[in-house]
Amino acid sequence: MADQSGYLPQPQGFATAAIHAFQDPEQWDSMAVVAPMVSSTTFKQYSPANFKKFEYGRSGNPNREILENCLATLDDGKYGLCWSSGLGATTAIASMFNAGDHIICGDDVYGGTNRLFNKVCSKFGLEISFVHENSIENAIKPNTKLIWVESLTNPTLKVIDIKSIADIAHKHNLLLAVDSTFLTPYFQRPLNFGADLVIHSISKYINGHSDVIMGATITNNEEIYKQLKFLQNAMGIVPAPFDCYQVTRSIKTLALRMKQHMKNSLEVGQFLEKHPKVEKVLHPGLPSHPQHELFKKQTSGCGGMLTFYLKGGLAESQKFLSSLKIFALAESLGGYESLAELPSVMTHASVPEDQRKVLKITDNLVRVSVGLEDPEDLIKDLKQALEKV
Ligand code: P1T
Repeated sequence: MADQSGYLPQPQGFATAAIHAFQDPEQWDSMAVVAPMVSSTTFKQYSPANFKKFEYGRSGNPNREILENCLATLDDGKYGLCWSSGLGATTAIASMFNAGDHIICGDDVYGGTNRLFNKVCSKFGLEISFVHENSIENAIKPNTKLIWVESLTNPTLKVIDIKSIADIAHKHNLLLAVDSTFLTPYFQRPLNFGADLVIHSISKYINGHSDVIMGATITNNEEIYKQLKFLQNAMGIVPAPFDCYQVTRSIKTLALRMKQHMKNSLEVGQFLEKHPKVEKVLHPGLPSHPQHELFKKQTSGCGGMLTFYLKGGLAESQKFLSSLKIFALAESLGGYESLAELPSVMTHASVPEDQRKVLKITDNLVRVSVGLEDPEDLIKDLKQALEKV
């Protein structure tokens, strides 16, 4: 059921769950309204191998458990797990498979995901194919086990039709993992469209304050959860309790932040679309985006990400990016502060050049993470930097 704007309705009770889920103060002795931080690396046992709930900080921690359960609730999932980074989550998922298994990965993904699959997982005998979303079914082989896509994609902001890829995956008895980092559960819940696993780089919008590196996986599939839970302890890719505490705090404002990111990025996108030094803007929330209609069918809004092609090449991009005053020239995204970067030489430099060419990750493609500053100030900043080009 779409609302008037054509987007899916906002999830009911999202902000309430983000603030309260699994944090009833009556469950701890102090009745503290804020969940107490437990940094202890180990927990006393009643008798050997007989313990209350937690045993050792790698296998479980109270702050991590609260966050994992809360994140699962927000994504309409049963089981959440947190990892020491987004790429840590990806490493764990890849570790569910055996040498000789085949993974199909969407061709437009974060450069670090490409590098991990291409340069590391391949060393352990996993076969990886990077394919355009329209060619996924043709790329399936007898040893294929997993389809991995990002939606929105990083950095070209393509929309992947999650339901249709999930149908393909399940027709062939494969799993579908969706990296939903750019949208967060506030705007997109891939499990409801048939995904088996959702991945987030928590380092982005979910934490939103650019001060924690963390990842998460969410699933409804008990078997996948058990495997990942085993790997979390066996491989040790775990986040620190303090970081879990910080993120639990951050997600209390996720709904508010995402609404404002959306509003600000639409204003910035509309400004850029009209600027004579800009060749083209890619923003899924603008009607000019080629997949705007599909986008509205599977999301309830967009975040703060947009990319645009400047008129010119590397020299013009460098001049523009170095002239920004409020936007910081930096990798990453999703924080309250606005960032801008050049994917071809920064976040996606590790994507092989021929692949970058196909994806149009050219030296004039600028990626912008629109933050929560006053949009008029952001537009003024972009304007003065564009004038310097
Ligand atoms: O940085 P880390 O928490 O390990 O997350 C990796 C990751 C996974 N998935 C997506 C879609 C991402 O964008 C990222 C990290 N991306 C950046 C650092 C970036 O600037 O694009």
